[in-house]
Amino acid sequence: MGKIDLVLLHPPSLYDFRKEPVMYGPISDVVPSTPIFEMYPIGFASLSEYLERNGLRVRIINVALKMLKSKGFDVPKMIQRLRPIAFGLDLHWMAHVQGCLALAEEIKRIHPHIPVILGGFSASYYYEELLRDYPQVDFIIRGDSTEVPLLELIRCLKEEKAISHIPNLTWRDEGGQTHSNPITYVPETLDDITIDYRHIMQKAWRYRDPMGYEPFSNWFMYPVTAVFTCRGCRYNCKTCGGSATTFHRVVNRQRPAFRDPLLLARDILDIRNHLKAPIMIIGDIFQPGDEYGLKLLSALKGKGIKNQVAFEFFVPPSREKLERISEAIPNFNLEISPESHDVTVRKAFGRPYDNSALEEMVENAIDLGCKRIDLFFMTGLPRQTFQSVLDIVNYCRHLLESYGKSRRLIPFISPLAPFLDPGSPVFENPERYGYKLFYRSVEEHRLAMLSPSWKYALNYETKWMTRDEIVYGTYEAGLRLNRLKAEFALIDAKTALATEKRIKDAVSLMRRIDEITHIEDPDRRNREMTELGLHINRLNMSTVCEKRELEWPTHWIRMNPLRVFKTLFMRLQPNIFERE
Ligand code: B12
Ligand code: SF4
Repeated sequence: MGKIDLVLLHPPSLYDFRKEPVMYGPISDVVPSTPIFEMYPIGFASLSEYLERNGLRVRIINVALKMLKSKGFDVPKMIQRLRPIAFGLDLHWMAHVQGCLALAEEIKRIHPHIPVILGGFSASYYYEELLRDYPQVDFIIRGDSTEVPLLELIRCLKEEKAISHIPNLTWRDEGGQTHSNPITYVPETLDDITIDYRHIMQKAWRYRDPMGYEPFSNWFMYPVTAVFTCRGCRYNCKTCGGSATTFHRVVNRQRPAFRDPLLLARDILDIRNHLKAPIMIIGDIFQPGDEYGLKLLSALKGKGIKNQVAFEFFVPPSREKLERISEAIPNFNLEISPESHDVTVRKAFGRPYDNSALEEMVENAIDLGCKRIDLFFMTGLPRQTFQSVLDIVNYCRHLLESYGKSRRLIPFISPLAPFLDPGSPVFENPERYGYKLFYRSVEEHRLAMLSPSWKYALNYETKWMTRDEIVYGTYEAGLRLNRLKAEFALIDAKTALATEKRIKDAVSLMRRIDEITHIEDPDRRNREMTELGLHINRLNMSTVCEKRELEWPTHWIRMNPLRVFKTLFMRLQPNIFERE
């Protein structure tokens, strides 16, 4: 096996999560990951494919997942065995700040001369501070599209050439001085990059390391895949670190870059050929305009796609659009995040529609045979009070009474946690939006991740809700929603009972942690926290709902074995875009 040029490592949110008793709470309940946030950025796949297409050798290792799956997995030993030209770590989600910096430190301890490169949204936001205060970081490549600058950097490191011309790059010179080139590499389309699951399968086979490439725990049992319509967003949701203004400010993107709808259709068909599992289309297909979405749907129509396909919408689509979807994809599913039942809260957050538009969408979708509609509500929003959080559940009752018979409407509730997104409109101007920020710097966030519970990690509270109210309001609403789901047979009695018990246990543990944090003697405080640790670990993976509740139905044979075999043992054609 040739020398590897770049090893991309995905860290856990908290490096020592196997030792430290931390009560993470429901911070990851509505995503496939556990609170370790073991899912690597999907951008790893496009980085790997692009660099390999240009002659470099890249390996992805999901360190977080390996640590999660095996208590004995030895990270230093793994690092010792690797000697690439450079290591790349994602500091994309701020929740990984502690784990990312600790992993980088471990790499530097073992291989002081191998460069460590960071990338991702949070690294792009905090680039100056990261390079100034953390010697374990050598380079940061900023931006939402780093394929080209990363290729250039690895080539220059390999050939020992100067790097100062590389766009989007921040680095430290030999005298310790930090330099930053502006973000000038901002592609206008996504047509030259690809998320190709065949590439991932081939590399997992090349390194005999399926777990290293596994996106999240249990992926082989439930191999949900994603295709991307865009990088960037046209909307400006106030707490979102992926909003139009944040993209502009942090990664110099003036407008979203979209993937050609015909290439997107091809991505979907490629997945259909290999996997019988669900496909999630990330980004509202009508965001770039109706023409884009309709072009995609016509390219998919008549292709016999049997996979469950999930569409996410930022605003409820009309009946006409739903009809086009149902004609193209028989097993279609919808996801939408009204955030709150209260239209004042929803609009203050930045979602421009009322409940009648939402309900009309639900009614039409059910009528047109939609397999499932997921509704996501959130706590910690502008103008949202404790009572307003509880009222979300009353609204869900109204929805289920009206549309619940089909058992296709599934509401979820989760907190805006662990952090308000850096760079989001609220993060930049908290007072203007009624927020109070507890942490701003990298170091404050890093230390926050070591807090004994998610209440203390939470980097904000609002004029309308204290941290306590956000935390206990989320649990109370979760408890009531769980009962409602059981009443409307969305979950079975056993699941409902188990979730109810978990929520109640979580609340009493949170209260116990609150008491322990008030103990003045540090030895006693640590001892009592350690004793609590065992109970905490049991509750940590999901709280207010179960991971299974998020799953779209899937075929019991989830792969197409012949196609997978062919992919593993045949070379991908060099120009993947000219292949039929
Ligand atoms: C799709 C999505 C998801 C998917 C994840 C898909 C995935 N595996 O990447 C799901 C739904 C699972 C998800 C979950 C979460 N998400 Co999310 N997500 C998004 C969304 C909508 C789009 C992301 C996207 O388009 N990526 C584009 C892909 C192709 O690129 P990429 O993966 O970002 O990688 C590129 C660059 O970032 C960079 N890069 C990344 N890593 C590295 C590493 C190196 C070395 C280099 C050089 C470059 C580099 O280069 C890549 C390629 O050019 C954004 C909002 C938005 N408008 O962007 C939020 C967003 C990224 N998510 C966010 C958050 C907070 C989360 C959660 C923490 C929420 C939670 N509490 O559960 C979790 C974390 C899950 C985990 N890691 O386990 C925030 C992040 C804010 C921040 N700075 O921390 C965002 C900005 C907005 C939001 N609030 O939703 N998310
Ligand atoms: S939350 Fe709003 S701003 Fe952020 S990605 Fe979704 S639609 Fe865009």
